[in-house]
Amino acid sequence: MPTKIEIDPLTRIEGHLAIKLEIESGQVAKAYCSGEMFRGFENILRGRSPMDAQQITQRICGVCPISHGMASLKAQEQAYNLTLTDNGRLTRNLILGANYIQSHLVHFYHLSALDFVDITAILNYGGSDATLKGLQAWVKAQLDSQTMFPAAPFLPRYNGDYLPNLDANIGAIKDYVDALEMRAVAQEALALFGAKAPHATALIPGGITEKVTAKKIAAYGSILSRLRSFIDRIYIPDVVAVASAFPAYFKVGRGCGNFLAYGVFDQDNGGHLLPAGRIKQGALSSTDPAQISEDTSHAFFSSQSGLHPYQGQTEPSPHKPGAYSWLKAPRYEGQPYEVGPLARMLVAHQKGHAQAKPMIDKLLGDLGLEATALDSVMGRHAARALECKLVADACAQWLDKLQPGQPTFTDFEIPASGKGAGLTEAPRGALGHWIEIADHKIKNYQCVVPTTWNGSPRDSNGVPGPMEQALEGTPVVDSNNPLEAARVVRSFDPCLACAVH
Ligand code: NFE
Ligand code: MG
Repeated sequence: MPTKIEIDPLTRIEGHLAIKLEIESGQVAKAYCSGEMFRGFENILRGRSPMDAQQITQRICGVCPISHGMASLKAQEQAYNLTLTDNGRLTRNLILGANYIQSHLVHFYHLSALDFVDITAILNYGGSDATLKGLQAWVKAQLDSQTMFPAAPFLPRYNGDYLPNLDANIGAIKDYVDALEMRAVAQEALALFGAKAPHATALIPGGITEKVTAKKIAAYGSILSRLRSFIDRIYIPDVVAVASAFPAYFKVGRGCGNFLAYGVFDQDNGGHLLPAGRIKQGALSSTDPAQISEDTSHAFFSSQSGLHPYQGQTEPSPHKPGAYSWLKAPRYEGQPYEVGPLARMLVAHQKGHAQAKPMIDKLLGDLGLEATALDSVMGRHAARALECKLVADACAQWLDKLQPGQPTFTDFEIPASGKGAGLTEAPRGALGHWIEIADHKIKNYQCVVPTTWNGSPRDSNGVPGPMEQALEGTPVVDSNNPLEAARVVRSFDPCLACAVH
């Protein structure tokens, strides 16, 4: 008889995710990921002005709102036949770049690091750093108090094989605190061109409404140099240190073996900083959006299964027999695909990307690993950190190319009818919005979202989604403390708020 475990909710992720595991012979035999709520953004959008879409869809999430805004704009721009000015394209890259940086930092430090770092080490801190002493005093007071969950959100936690070294733990806790400040300043950089953070009001079809001024360029540049310094001196070394301390996690969490990327950060040559591509069981191939569909057989939707997003429907059916998740199951040619920084970095690596390939090869060389080891828990963390550097470095180049006083938008009129697909990459992976306009109004709107890909339930062939496949085979030493499973899920950086949209 398998031991059944429910992790519900899984904490330190965005949104509401339940994980059900069947453990046999000390490892996960079966895994089920359930998105636990319905939101209905696609239905809210129907009948509204298309111009509302980039604002409403940003409210799908507070962590990756810019990507939803960008996907919406790209869908509309295809429908309106619009091209961007150089300033429009560059400022959007800078807005999105700042969002990527804050998202990757929050994921590593504030969501994932406490799976590896021993937060209780703060009680043994003997140094004089004011922030750490303050944190120590707070934890001690909490533990002495009568509150139900003292020192939340740090405690309670699963018991397990945390970093044993006091200095390493204290250093990581200090970086955790400093990363909060970095996250805040990245949002300030975003708002310089986005006008507001986290939900940018400046996003309009054809560009952005904010102007480019020398003052904004200087302000963004000053924040960016702090961020780049933190990424180079703190973030990447911390990820390498965790990877070196937990080498087994390059063998744990292998996903479905398929990777998909739509391409993101538009360059002046029509290409992308992070290229589009698809890897099917090791083989690089191109990406054709016509091959995308959403299976609903195990999702709480009565909508027909297997529809392309242009035909997609969102009809909730909370009591549907056999359903166990509010996520649809996106499939490419009927197969599950992992999306995210690892997918983007693997595609870039296989394509011989000028910056990504040497960075990845150096990391693999330093850690003595083959490229196949990247399809793992630690590979996902490493890919995210390297990508963060690549994006931050590119932001400096885009900033240099801005032209103060030149237009940031192209004028347009909304046509009475039209269709458009907006494909981009959110921090967590491939994101698409599909819009159909009729009579100047939104007739249909469908979002196929990164965590919907990664966290999808089984499809009509019974094939589990990428996170479910990554969980299966994971060793779990103590079924009362399934820390290993939590590490696997968190390596995907799931956002269930996005996934159920
Ligand atoms: Ni709510 Fe999101 C990202 C999108 S994940 S965080 O990145 O789109 O599904
Ligand atoms: Mg959808």
